[in-house]
Amino acid sequence: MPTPSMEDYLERIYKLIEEKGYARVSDIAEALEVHPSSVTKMVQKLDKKDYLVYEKYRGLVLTAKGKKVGKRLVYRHELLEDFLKLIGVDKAYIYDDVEGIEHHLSWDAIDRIGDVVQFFQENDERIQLLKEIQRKNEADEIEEM
Ligand SMILES: [Mn+2]
Repeated sequence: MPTPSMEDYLERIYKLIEEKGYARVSDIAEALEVHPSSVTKMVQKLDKKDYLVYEKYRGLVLTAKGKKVGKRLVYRHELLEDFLKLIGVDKAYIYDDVEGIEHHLSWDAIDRIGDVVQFFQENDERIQLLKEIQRKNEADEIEEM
């Protein structure tokens, strides 16, 4: 299993390749707000572990294993964003919240959260019921102040 830091890199590399067709060390450094030398180090580590192939002047290519893992990591991030949005978390918190929790949940938890997202998405009435509870709780909070 990749470490949280390796996961961040794989996720970002997968997204860059998906969006631009390639991932350069400088693009990865910028996206993750780290020094290019840290990127080079991590990329070499990921190469050693067969997630990608790195050639200094030709750039990097994900292996089948790297693609599979990267795809799952991007899916996990997007699912967690959908989930937080769905349960009514303020947009301003969503990205940082997901970055904070994504590495610390089991794949079982991810799948169950996927069920919950599906449960709500399949029926708008369920979302309305949740919103009703939230309005009630908000009103109670104001009353308690
Ligand atoms: Mn992420």
